[in-house]
Amino acid sequence: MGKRKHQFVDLNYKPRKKDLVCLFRVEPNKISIKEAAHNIALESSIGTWTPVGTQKDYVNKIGARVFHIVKKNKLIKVAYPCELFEGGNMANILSSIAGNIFGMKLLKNLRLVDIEWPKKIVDSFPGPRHGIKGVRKILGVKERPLVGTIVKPKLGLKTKDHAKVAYDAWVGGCDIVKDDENLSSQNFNPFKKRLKETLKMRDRAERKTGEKKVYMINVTAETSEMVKRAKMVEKAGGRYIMVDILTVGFSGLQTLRKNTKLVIHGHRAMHAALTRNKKHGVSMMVLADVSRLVGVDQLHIGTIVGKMEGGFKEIKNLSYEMKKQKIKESSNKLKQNWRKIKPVFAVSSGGLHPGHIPYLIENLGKDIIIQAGGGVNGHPSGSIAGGRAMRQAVDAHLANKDLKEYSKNHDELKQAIDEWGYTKPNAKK
Ligand code: RUB
Ligand code: CA
Repeated sequence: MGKRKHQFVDLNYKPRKKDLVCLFRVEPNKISIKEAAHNIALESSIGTWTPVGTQKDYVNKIGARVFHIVKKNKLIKVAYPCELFEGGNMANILSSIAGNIFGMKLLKNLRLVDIEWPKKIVDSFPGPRHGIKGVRKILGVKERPLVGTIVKPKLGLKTKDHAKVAYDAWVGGCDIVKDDENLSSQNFNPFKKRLKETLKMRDRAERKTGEKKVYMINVTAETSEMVKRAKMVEKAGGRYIMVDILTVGFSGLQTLRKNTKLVIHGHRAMHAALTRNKKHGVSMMVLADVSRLVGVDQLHIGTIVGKMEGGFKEIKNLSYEMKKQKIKESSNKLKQNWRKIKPVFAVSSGGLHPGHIPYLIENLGKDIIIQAGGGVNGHPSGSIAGGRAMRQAVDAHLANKDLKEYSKNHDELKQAIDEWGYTKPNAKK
């Protein structure tokens, strides 16, 4: 790399196997896309705003290179030699490729759309400990989608009442009960007490139903406290924890992954601050990759039909990607090896009810966890009936029966459909 203009742009460069490649969408601010691309590569690798006398030739060798520019679509690809990064350190990697560049005045908008990860970096992370197969083994459910609920109201319930809601949902038919993202250890429902009481109810529900049930207790907290809570869960006979992956930060998540054998459910609260504006920020595709490498076993991906923003294509790509371990948007460039990284269980959640289930299975496949908080606990006949309606909806669709037809002989499902409606499996996207 010499000192020519736009020295970080080399359109003849062929990325090496050891390069990490980022796909960015760029809106330059009164400069050419080439100039913008040059500055992105510079700032996110070895450079700064002005040449420095401390620069050495050997440093230039590991500079990032823009090797692809599609002006019409505002897309660029940047190759980062993996020497730029410390393996196994996600915060470090993101500080380069998803760091200062988002704030540069030279750009109006910048979106990190996708990443191709080199094998060397993939291998430096553990990935999920359990993945889809491990989760299915724990629950003893081979093929069908898993169904769950989030205890509602999301905050405020006393421990005893919280545990009772969980019990009812399990007995009704839910496989999974989880805390909400903002429940941790508030005075009205302290962590230790909640763990004990809710697991007691889980055991009771297992005895009653003959099915395996899991409780995803939220350990989100300061990192060392979080690890302490995860250990408490292991000791108490829990199988799962949940954590808010963005608010605890990826290093917190890494520490948690290192220090627990439990299944980790990743809630993505705050992701929309990064993902929602399609012109700027970081795509959910990238956050899913990052979470998978660090090692969550389950991750929220969106619902298409529920209460949260998220388009059909992106969500479908995510569920596909998490299963097949491919990056769709740049699959033509896909070279990385994800062999030891297990597939992550995709979770659909947010504004769902039994009437959405056929649509979700049809569009996202059977390897999906379908969660309904309001859609179970807001059932006109209560949480037991809510759990039942969820399972009935799954059974109906897997037996190739129309939900409305099936509900004629299944009261709980009928009530749910009467209350919230029914989205046909082939409904328009
Ligand atoms: C859903 C809920 C979750 C959302 C978050 O409750 O509590 O926090 O899934 O959104 P309810 P996302 O079923 O009552 O809407 O999954 O998109 O991250
Ligand atoms: Ca929630």
